[in-house]
Amino acid sequence: MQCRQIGGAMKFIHTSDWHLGRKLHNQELLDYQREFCKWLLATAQEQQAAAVVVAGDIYDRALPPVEAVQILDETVAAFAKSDVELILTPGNHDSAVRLSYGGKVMADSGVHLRTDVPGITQPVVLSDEYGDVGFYGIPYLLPDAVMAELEADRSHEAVLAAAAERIRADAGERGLERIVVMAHAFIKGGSAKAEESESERDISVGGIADASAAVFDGFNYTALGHLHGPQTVSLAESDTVVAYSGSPLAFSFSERNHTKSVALVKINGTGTVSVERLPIPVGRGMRQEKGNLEELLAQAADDPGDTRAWLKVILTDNVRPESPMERLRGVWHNTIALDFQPAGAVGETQLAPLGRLERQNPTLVTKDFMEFHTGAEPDQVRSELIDGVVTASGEEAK
Ligand SMILES: [Mn+2]
Repeated sequence: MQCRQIGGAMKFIHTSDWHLGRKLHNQELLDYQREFCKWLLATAQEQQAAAVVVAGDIYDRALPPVEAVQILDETVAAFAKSDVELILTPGNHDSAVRLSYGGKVMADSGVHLRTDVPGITQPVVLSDEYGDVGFYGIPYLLPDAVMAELEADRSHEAVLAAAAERIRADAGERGLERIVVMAHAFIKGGSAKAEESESERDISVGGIADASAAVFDGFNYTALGHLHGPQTVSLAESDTVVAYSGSPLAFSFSERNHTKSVALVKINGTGTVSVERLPIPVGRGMRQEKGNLEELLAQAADDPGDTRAWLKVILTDNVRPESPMERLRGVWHNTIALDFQPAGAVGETQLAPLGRLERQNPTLVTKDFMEFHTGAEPDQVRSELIDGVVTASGEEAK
């Protein structure tokens, strides 16, 4: 338990899903991640925020690379020296135990780790001129691992509801009326569909994957981690604000249109919450181009566009061109991902030719596959090549 008095109403920053150590299509992001952490503390100080809360997926892996550990170490040290409290909880990518290392010592310096079930009912209490605000950290709860301890059923909804119930009881005992809860989970609201990205790891293993936002009813603000796009989850007929901050950087091209941000949250004396999303000025742009290789190369020669942005190219050529990555990088140096979607490829409803597989004729099967993949029958050169290979393999065409 920690008490600190600040002037005015309570202000804090909510972020999550740092994924320190993660790469983007084999490109290191460490420099950008370090830059983000520095920007975060500077921004918190500039905004006179009392705290920064990080709702899970601090690291990308249970055993993070050494550079990722160094970045967190530098960040924790910088926050410890500052007036800004830092509260961290593990996500499904973190090892809660490894993340908890040194936590008991760091608490004295204003760095608070909430990594286990007993920690759920140990709020960090910060005060503004209207009184206390309790910050409760729920670590990622794998149902199989915690259902017994929480006396709950085997689902995310059940373990989160049990954790929330303990928080309500604890806050009641402590007389805390303004409550912030951190959680790492797939939370669904009343109406709007949650927006997922390609870089989130499925957490459905170990029970039902998602839980309803209603489990957080009554708290003033719930700071969520897990989904990488910033979004607010609707909770009907309630003043409770439940929101995802989103990740600070894009980890997949599906996120190229996100405005990555942190949430600056204000809670006034009566508990009313307002949220402002502060865009993060770190990282590179991302773009995607789709088309025929020759046409794309001609287009790039004409106007290369934003050459600093990471680029993903989707080639629509029916026959795979030779060395496409090399040639693309000749004009667009930052091409880091390549995909093929042949324009002539047939859809799944047109798979009838594959029924011929039953005849088990290797030549025909191979030619059908080529036709399926490229949208055209193999030309004479390829046809002869297939015949030759099949014959040589001893499987005479029937
Ligand atoms: Mn994540």
